[in-house]
Order: sequence, then structure tokens, then C-alpha cells
Amino acid sequence: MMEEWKVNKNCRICSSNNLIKYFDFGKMPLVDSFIGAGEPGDLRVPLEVMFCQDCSLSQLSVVVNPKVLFSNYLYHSSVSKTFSEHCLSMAREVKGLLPGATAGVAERSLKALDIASNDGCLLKEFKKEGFEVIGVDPAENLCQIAGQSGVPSISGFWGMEAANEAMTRVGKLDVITATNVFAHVDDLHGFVDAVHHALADDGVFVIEFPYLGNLLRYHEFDTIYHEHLSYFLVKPLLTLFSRHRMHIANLQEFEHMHGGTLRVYVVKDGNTMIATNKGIIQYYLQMEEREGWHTLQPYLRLEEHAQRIRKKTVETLQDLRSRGKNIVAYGASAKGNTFVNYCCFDKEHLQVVVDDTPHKQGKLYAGTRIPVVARDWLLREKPDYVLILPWNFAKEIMAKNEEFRAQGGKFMVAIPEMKIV
Ligand code: JHZ
Ligand code: ZN
Repeated sequence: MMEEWKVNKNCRICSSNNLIKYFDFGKMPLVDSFIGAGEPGDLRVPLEVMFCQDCSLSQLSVVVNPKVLFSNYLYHSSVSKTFSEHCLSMAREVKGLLPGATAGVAERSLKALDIASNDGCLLKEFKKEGFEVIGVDPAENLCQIAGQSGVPSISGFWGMEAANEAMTRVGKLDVITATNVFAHVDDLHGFVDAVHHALADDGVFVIEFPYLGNLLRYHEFDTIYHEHLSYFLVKPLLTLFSRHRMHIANLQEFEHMHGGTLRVYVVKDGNTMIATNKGIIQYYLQMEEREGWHTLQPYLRLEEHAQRIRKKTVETLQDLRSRGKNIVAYGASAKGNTFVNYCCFDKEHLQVVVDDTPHKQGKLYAGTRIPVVARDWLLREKPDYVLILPWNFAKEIMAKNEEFRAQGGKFMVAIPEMKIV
């Protein structure tokens, strides 16, 4: 039988066993899995975050088998317009960085590979910029969708095998991207080895992940769930890449993406084609130091913030319900399900979760078993209040539902603080 999860005892970057637990959710369901009609009960696994006192990497105490998590993945990147626009600007910016993209070297076609390419959302944009593209994703259903929009994909997890297959198909890569997947990887060293192997010597590896500094600052405790094995600061990443003859050349922060995303440009040592911005790396290291994020103390306060937000949310919902108001949620996101499970909500508290992803509709939210429905439900049933779970997309979701608002519907957001918008 397939092992469903295993315990993580050593830091996945520096191997230290000096790991201190700072947030304990107890046993939680796999928040990004959706239950179909008649499907069996939900798997519950301990969810605890630990801080490595040696390299400052935050990480979960368990690793759920990635085959359980990702083989049939319902998260479709293209559903969010904000994210699609982000992909377009990323393709343009990365192209501008590459020596091969400047005049005179145009004869050579540039090659881009995206790890966890999902429905091809990012590679579509690289293709428009003239790149030859190839995706790698473990979800068969998503590779098919990507293929339909002209993005060829290798179905599987990233590693030496996928790297070799990609190189057989397109050759060495000028760009390898990994957006919102680095935190999902257990064997980070194997992952980076395979990147080093497939990347051209003057190429660039671009990763994006939600920055741990923002999680701490804005109490984004709901972004903690089994898929996110690691929570990154800049400091542990420097340690990681230095062990693979690579280094960080530049950094950029996007405040509006997933509550504050960090984009990190990584190159092989000796690659002088892409200039290193030492100033910005220093700036981030000093800020992390100043905020105390390389020590345990600020982490210990996160659970207090989470408890306070939970209390306020539970009270607000109780108050509204006692006044006969109907409340639903919007955005069947993974983070949203961490939140509703943490608050112990069920259908009595939140009648349904509205989501625009057709594949999630008609299913049940894991753990809480709240039904996921399409948007027309809102206009038909006219609930009084809508709690937006993906606070990162609150603007986009409210703009989309202007008609509901015009009819008197109200929106709420719980993070960083519970409020009626
Ligand atoms: P969203 C995802 O987490 C998945 P999630 C993943 N685990 C990860 O690492 C992080 O991102 C970074 C819906 N929606 O993107 C779509 C609408 O219905 O915040 C999604 O179900 N209408 C890989 O799941 C959800 O909301 C809309 O107009 O926490 C958003 O989920 C919009 C904008 C979204 O991430
Ligand atoms: Zn460590």
C-alpha cells in the first residue's frame, strides 16, 4: 500500500535536527483536495510548522506523499486574471534579461521550461514572446489542458528523469521557471541538481514563492497547509544554492500576488551574462535580521494572531446568524479551507463556497464538507454576506460580483484582520 505521509526530522536545506515547533493546527484534512459525491471520508494528517535554528527555514513536521496531493489537481492557474497578467509581464521581463534575446543572437531560438506548468498559463506567454516551450507537471489532467492550448508537457514530477527528457526534446534551457512550487518540494537538493543539469551555463532559474516575511507581518497563517512543506526567507535560500554552485543574482517582490510574492533569479556560479544585484540581497538579509526572523521569537507570536482572528471571525458570524443573516464563502482556495477548518466552520456557518473553477463545482470542501457551487448561486439565492476566503483576490472577486453588491450583498475578509468591506 502507498505510504500516505511520513515524518520530517531533519531540515531539508541544512540537515540539522535543531527544529523547534511553533504552530500546531492538530490533524487537518488535505485542504486542496475536493470530495466527489459518494467518495470516502477525508484523510487527516498532523499540520505543524517548525523553525530550523541553524538555517532559519520554516518547514512542516510531515511530508504527505506528493502522489496523493498532486496527481489529479483541480487548481487551474488561468482562472485568476490577476495571475494571468502576472505571467505575461514575467515572460517579458525574463526575456529582457537574457543575453540571447538581444539583437545579433536572434538566430538561436530561446528555450523555456516551466516546472509544475499547470494548465500552461505561464508558458503560453513565453511562447508568445518567441520561446520554444516545454512544461512538466504531475497532473495528467492539467498536461492535457496545457496541450490543447499549444503547450507541450511532460507528465511527471521534476527531477533528473524529467530534466533528461526535456533536454532530449528541446536541448539545454535558457530559462527554467518554478512559480509557486518550490515550497511544495521535499527533496530540494535533488530538485536544484536537476535544474543545474538542464540549465544552459548562461541561463536563469526563476522561482516565485509567497515570502515568509509577509506571512509573519500580515498574519497569513492560512497559507500553511500540507502542500507547503517550506516557508522561505532569503537567508536559507542562499545556503541552499551555495551548495549547488549557484547563487542568487536578483530579487523582486510583488505585493499583490498571493499576499506578497518573492521572485528570485538564480544563476550558475561563473555566469557573468546576468549581473548580480548585491545591494538588494543585502537589503533583504538586513531586513530579515532587523525583524528578528532569523530567531524563533517572532514565530511564537503567529499562533496568538491566528487565535485572535479566529475569535473575531467566529463572533462576527455568530452575531450575523443570530440576526437571521445568510452567510456564504467565496473562493474554494486551499488557504480558505485551512481557515474554515481552523475555525471549525461547517454548512451551518457557511452555506456554500462559491468558486469559478468548473472542476471544483459540485464537489465538497475536504474536511468541512461545505458544497462548492458556481457563481449564479449568488444571484439566485441572494445571501446577505459573502466571506472572501482568498483575500489575495478580494478586489478581483468584488469587481466580478458588482451586480450582487448592487442588490445589497456585503463582502467580508478575515485576513490580516476580520472586517466587513
Ligand atoms: P488562490 C494556490 O493556493 C495553490 P490557493 C497552490 N497550493 C499554491 O501554492 C498557492 O496558490 C500559492 C477562485 N477564484 O489562487 C479560484 C474564483 O472563483 O488564492 C481558486 O479556487 N474567482 C499551488 O488555493 C481560489 O478562488 C475569481 O475571480 O490558496 C483562489 O485560490 C478568483 C480571482 C479566484 O490560491
Ligand atoms: Zn536548516
